Amino acid sequence: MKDKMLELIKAEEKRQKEQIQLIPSENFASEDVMAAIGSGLTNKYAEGYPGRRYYQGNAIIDEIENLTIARGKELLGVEHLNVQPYSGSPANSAVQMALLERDDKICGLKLSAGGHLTHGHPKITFSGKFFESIQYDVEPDGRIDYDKLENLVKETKPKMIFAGTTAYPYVLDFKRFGEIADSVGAWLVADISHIVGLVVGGVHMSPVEYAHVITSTTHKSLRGPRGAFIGVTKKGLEKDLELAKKIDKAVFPGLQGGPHENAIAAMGIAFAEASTPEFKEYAVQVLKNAKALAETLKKNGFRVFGTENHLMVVDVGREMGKQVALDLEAANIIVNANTIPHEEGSPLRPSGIRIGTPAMTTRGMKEEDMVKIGELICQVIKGENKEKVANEVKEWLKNF
Ligand code: DSN
Repeated sequence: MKDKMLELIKAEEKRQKEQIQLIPSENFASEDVMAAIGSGLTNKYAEGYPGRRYYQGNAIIDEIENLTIARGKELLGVEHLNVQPYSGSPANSAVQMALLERDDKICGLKLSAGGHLTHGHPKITFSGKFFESIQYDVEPDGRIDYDKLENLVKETKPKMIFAGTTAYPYVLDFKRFGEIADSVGAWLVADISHIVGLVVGGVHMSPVEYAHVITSTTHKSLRGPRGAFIGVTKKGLEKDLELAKKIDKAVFPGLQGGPHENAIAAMGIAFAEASTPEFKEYAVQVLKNAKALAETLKKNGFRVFGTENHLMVVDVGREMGKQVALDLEAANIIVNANTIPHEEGSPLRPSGIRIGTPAMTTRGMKEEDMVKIGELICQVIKGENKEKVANEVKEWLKNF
């Protein structure tokens, strides 16, 4: 009898093809990346690092991990790369474990302003429970005010500052972040999970000159497997010669056990793919598509935050974000509800939706397709029959 689980996997893959995927942190990995994930590498334990494993039988695994590291270092321009973090949250936790003592001050963008849980979100997270959290906000227009951030940092003197976001539609000024961190001797960690594909694609400023440490997931705009890396920059090593060792020790044995070598191999494939001219074209198109979609929504009267990158946040009415996201889902358009800058609704009932273009750009969509998506979104919000739109979407997506 066929395993129900295999049927469910097929059903989910079909869903992904038949709906417009606009969650900015999602994408479609290549067949080679998928093959690596589903390969025999999943069968092997490899605690430790290349050349220093706790189990035998790791000669090939060492080559695989070394190849991924070499490709990633070249692509990102970092001095040292740890490719073992299981995902973004473990990567950020490892950096904190490596460089902070309990109750040290950690500074990050507020979650409701487009930050991330692991950047010091108070009380309920590892980073907010074990460290003293200092959070900065965006202005009503959705942008970070770097002068305000500088004043906050000088007043509170955090030991670590996170420059990284999950729903920030503007360019991050890593140079300015670097100057602010240096003014108080803080560690600057650039979490580029959302924008890594744009950074290596050459359409967003790189943090490599300005941050000490760079963390990132690999499954978002980079289009790789679920996983993450931690990079140490030249500036990081100048601040602490032992930095690379401290990071490695925090990942293993500090926080994790056996690395997922299937994901590490897939990451190496994604790094090679991201080094190609085709990937640069994709990165350029992601931005063009985001602009075209944002403009269409603005023309239709929506207040749109952004965009200078791959995403935008759209005000859909006080506390209406979840309902709009549900209505769009019924029309085969997938977005997520999101707080808007200076949200006045309850965080559980946010007033916005977050929309991103990486996944549909990977499927080959261009600006004119984004205009169509924008029009479809507006039709649904304005009360068009959802089933009719759902059928139209399903048919249309057969072209991509
Ligand atoms: N869950 C990710 C996102 O959607 O942005 C952040 O970790």
